[in-house]
Amino acid sequence: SGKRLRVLVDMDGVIADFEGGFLKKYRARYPNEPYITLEDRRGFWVSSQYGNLRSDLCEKAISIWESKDFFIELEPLPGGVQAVKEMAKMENTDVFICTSPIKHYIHCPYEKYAWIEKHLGYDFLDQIILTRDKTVVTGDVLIDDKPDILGVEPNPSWEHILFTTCHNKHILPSSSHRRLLSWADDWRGILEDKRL
Ligand code: DGP
Repeated sequence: SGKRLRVLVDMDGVIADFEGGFLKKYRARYPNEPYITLEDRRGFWVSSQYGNLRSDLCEKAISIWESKDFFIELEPLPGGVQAVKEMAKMENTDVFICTSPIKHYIHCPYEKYAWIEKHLGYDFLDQIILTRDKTVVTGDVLIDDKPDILGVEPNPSWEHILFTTCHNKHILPSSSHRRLLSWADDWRGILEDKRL
C-alpha cells in the first residue's frame, strides 16, 4: 500500500561492524599501544579520536582500515543482513546499499562488493551505490550512523534516519534526526510512515 519507496542503507556501522573490526585488528597489530573502548568512542572519525589520544596513533588507526582484508572480514551487525533482505522482498520497495569508500582505493571498493556478495548474494551487487557524496543520491530514507551527512546538494531528497552506534549514542536528539536504535527497532514502522 502507498507509494513506491527507495531506501538507502549505509554499510559501515549499520550492516557491517566497522568499529568492532577496527578495534580487534588495532589491538592485535598494536598490542602495546593505548586504545579506545567502544564504550568510550565519541565522534564519527576514529582517526581523530585516536590522534587526540596521542598524535602518532592517528596514522596507526588509519593503517588498520587501509590494510588488505579489513573490509571483507567485517562481521555483519546483528539483524542487519536479515533486515535488508526482508526489506528488499517487500512490495514497492527498492533497497540500495549506499556507502562511501575510503580514498585508499586498492582494497576497499573491491572488498565492499565482495562483502555484499558474501552476505546478501550475487544479485544484490546490482544495488550498490559507492559515493563519497550521499547528498546527490535520491531516496526516501537514508539509514546511516554518521550524524552529519553533507555534500554539494543542500537539500537532499532523503530523510536521514540516524542509526545508533557506539560513537553517536550520546548525541542529543537533534532537531531533524529520527533514530533507529538497532535492527531490532521498528524499521518497518519508519518505512510504512514514509510510504504515506
Ligand atoms: P560511510 O559509513 O559510508 O559514511 O563511510 C565512511 C568510511 O570512513 C567508513 O569506511 C568508515 C571510515 N572511517 C571511519 N573513521 C575514519 C577516519 O577517521 N578517517 C577515514 N579516512 N575514514 C574513516
